[in-house]
Amino acid sequence: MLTQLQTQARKGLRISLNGLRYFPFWAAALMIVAMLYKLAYLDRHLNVGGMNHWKWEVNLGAMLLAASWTALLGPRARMLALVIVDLLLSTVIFSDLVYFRYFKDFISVPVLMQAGQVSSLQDSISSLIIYKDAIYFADLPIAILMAVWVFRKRSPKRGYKQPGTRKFRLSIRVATAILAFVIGYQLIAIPVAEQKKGWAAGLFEGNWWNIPIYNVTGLFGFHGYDAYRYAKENWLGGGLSDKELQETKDWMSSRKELQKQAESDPLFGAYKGKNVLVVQAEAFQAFLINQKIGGEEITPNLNKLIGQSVYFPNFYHQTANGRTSDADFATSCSLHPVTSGSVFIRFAGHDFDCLPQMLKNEGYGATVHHAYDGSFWNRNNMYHNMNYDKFYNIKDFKIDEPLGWSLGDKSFFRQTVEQIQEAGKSPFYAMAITLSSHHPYAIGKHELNIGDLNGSLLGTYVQAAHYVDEAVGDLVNELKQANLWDNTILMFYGDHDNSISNWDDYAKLFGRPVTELEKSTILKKVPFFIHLPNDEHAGINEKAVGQMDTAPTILHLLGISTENYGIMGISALSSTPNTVVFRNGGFTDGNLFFVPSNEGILGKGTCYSMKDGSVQDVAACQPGAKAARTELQVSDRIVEHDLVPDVREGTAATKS
Ligand code: GP9
Ligand code: MN
Repeated sequence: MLTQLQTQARKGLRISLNGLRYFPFWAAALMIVAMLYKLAYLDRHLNVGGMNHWKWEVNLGAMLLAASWTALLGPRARMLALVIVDLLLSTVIFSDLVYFRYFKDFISVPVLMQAGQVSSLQDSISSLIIYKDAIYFADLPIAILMAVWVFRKRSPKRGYKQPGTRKFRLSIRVATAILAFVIGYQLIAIPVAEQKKGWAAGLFEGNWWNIPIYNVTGLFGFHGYDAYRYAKENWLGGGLSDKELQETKDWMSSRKELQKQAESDPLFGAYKGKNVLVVQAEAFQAFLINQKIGGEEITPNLNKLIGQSVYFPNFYHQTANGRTSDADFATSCSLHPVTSGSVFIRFAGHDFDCLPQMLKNEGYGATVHHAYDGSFWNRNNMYHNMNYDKFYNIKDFKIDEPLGWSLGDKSFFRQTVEQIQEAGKSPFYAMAITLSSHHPYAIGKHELNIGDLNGSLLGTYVQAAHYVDEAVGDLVNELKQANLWDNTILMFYGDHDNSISNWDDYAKLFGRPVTELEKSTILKKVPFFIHLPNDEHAGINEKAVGQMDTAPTILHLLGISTENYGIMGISALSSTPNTVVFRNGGFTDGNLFFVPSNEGILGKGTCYSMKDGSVQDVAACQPGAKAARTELQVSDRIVEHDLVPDVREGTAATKS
């Protein structure tokens, strides 16, 4: 009896194994398994709080969708298609990873449209790749070998005949494709719908940040959503409702009330008609100021100049992945950058109230100076729209000091002062954007004794910053020689962080451990000071301010009312309380510093007291976090739906 049973079992097993041999979708199954492994490996590597427990479902769903259509093909075409799908998806994962290491974000469609940037970042890119990344392509040789095997084995010339009738095969293929598609779709749709009922409510409407979207949808789900978002924004209309438009206008009206308070400040108009020179310094962070290394100051010239200026030690950059262009947009046009890509690229044709135009309305000449390709960040178009009289780009500079990406900042400043003089406009507004201290900072300057930091990226960065500091010292002398120093307001700020978060190196530099709060603030703080003629009003102003507040600050000093303009910032010099909102939904008001969770949940995140760095109950930050979301949404509506003309009040500003 037992032997009979055993024989039957063996027979059954043989039949099923034989059946499995004829299961024509093994290659697809193997590819799906390999991709799931890569996605999980990537998720561990990104370390953005970890996707929730749904991650296997959504990733499996995405892979079933990606592979479903290949079921319709014959064995050889299917094999080829799978190799191509594998290669494409592996390249997407790898590119996202490299991009993430620098930008802390994923590649979205708007970012792809600025692909020119990526080739210019070549030096940086090679420093962002590690040998272990080969794992993302490790299955490809096997896939190719399998393809060769299938091609040879299943060749009709070698007498291979597919099993079953043609009709039978077709029905199996169609049924499998439909089944894989439906299951794949549901594996994504159900977890997304579930999460939207809870913490992800409003996430897809708010669009504050791509990381929480990734945490809900997985990497390929994110790319699918991003493509849909782009199509909706650009091709499918998707305008605002009357209610949304009204809410936006109301928010801006109450903001105007706050902005107006600057007009009763004694400094309002105190520098009417003075020239304005703005220096935007590449990746220049606030921790460099007054910091010593090997007994020497990193920035002696800036330290001295800051002592003669109004200095804001609590100034924050507000950029997202539009980096330099975001800083330029936030400071010049006083609105938030967008969460994906750059306003300069996505919305260069929209109407904004930016400093060059606002000052030209008062009779100023306006020029912008940057020694790099004019098309980078779509500057040619955006600066035309901002109505600068002239954009001095790489073509207008003599490369007499080749350094880093192009021209050294020393020569850049010297030629900028010459260009301002040649333009001969009085009064003038000029914006100078530096470049020498760009990632990966290796400009071959080794003047400081950096001791333990030798060989580290932070050490190289510090050396580059020291060079930029010398260039600023030279700039001051050149402005003095050109007789411009005494009638020019000089404003200086850093554009964004340096992308270095190796805290052990910072600890070596500071000679003490870095606190948890500092890990967030260091990367957000950039220096900001305003030098006024005759060193007037020099001192420290502790107010928490951000890049969006710089344009209103200049208008304040020049006595220009903001009431006819569609801008969001508040003058740093006014006593009006201010909250600095970050693109990821974080904020600081000088007392609290809120770091949102990677899931973007309103009730989650870390709420710090800025007084002692202690962690507070997150509830203390909730009202601020909610207000931050509203502010970001208002700004996004204005930027994306071209609403500046609608939110201006009084006489609309006109382009001359
Ligand atoms: C290049 C410069 C660098 O023109 O603005 O841009 P970034 O990479 O810092 O955004
Ligand atoms: Mn930059």
